Amino acid sequence: MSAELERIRNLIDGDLRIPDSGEFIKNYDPATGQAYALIPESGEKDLAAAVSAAGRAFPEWCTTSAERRSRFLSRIADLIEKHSEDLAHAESVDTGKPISVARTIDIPRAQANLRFFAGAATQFFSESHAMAGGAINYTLRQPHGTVACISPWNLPLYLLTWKIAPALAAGNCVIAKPSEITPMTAYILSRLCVEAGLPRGVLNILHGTGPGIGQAIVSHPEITAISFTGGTATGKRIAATAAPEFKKLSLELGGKNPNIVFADCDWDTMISTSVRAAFQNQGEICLCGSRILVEHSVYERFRDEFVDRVQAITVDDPLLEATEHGALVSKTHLDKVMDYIELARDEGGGILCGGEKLTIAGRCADGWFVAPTVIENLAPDCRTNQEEIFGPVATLIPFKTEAEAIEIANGTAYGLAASIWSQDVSRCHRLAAAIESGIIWVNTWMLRDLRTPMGGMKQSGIGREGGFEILRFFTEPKNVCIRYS
Ligand code: TXE
Repeated sequence: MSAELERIRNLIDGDLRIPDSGEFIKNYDPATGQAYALIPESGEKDLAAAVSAAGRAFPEWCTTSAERRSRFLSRIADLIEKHSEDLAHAESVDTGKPISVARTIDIPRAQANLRFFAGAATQFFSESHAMAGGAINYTLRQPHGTVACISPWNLPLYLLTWKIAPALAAGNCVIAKPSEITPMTAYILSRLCVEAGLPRGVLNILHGTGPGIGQAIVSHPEITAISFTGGTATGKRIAATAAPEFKKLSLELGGKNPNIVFADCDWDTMISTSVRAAFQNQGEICLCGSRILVEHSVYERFRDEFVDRVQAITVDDPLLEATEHGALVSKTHLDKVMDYIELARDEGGGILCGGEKLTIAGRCADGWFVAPTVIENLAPDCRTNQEEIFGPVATLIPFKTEAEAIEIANGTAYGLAASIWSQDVSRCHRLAAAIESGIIWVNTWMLRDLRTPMGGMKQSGIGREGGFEILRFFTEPKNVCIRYS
């Protein structure tokens, strides 16, 4: 039976290769619960080949003009655009997300990432500092060499390209590792990079498990910078591996983001956006507003309208056009989400809607579906309100004063994103300054300008992606001081 499954291959030195071990692991379609492809179980020999190919490619890639690097990125973006429907279909099958989400969010954004950094490559600059007495400093920003880009399963092509585009734009060669749970669009990207004529060895994509090839990549002595997005526990492990070698780290980790609703907000926009913020992509986005803080005077109105809207979300086969909510990405993840719902019950939470697995009739009967779930009556400091669930589960927490809202918002180990809903401009500015979070949205959610810094405070990570921030991360600044008098 395995012989019928499509075999994904690694991209090494410009060639699509099976792993040296010949070993593969199964790749599942979450909507059906069936294996449909095979993923290379890459190992040390594959990594050695990729690192040596990157090393051979680096001298030319780092000295080639920014315009030429930019042209390669634009060419890959053009190919993503040309194949966008196939990519959206593949992303939906691989992740369980609705095809409409893959079509309108994942694939357009992957293309935008490449176009954005194609432009940024030609606009990046460095500083100079003139000194009294006849001396000048300038900052040389040079690429590191071979860098690692490790990405998660929730927005597979979107987050992979968000890392490799700036790494390549800055003149690095890349060893990328997509999530073993969702490898398919990275494989399609490999083929598009070959078609685009990207020089051999500049980008290498290795598939396999996190503890296996992932750990080998972050431990490799020739890889001196690592950009990672994923769970906080994995981020800690990577940081512990990287620290003794002083590798440069950019970590975009988990969140437990507050969505704060004041009575004076624009109600209609707030309520529809709050539903999207909690449940888009089955709640599997690190920026999702999963803790909804509501001013007590409007709490009951909010609860009733919110639950009505959540119950109206169409949960169905991800490949149907009308589906708004698909399957969870894996059986392991479904079990984790269900354990958290059980925990919420144990902690005294009242389930207002959802709270159970769903069976979708037809081809998705064995798929991994969970009903969008809303819970109230939980203390802000209980585990359900403290730990990242990363699924279709939102909790409602009433508050009385602005100070209390700030205290609850800041009362977790995370600090990734927050939304504030109010028409009081002064209050919005006060909260934006007081909330410990890398991103603050006022009267919106997920509105992204790719030039802005993206990342978290506290256990949500280290460093920032986006714009020139990530180009700075992917380069080593060198101070050159010249005395001329
Ligand atoms: O992610 P992992 P998992 C959260 C979410 C989820 C939890 C665990 O709460 O339930 O993390 O998810 C690679 N060295 N987020 O286990 O393990 C791995 O192969 C090097 C939040 O699926 O963090 C994959 O490519 N690499 C989130 C990537 O790390 C390693 C997105 C992410 O996987 C590795 C996803 C190792 N030792 C999950 N171990 C977000 N913040 O966006 C794993 N990997």
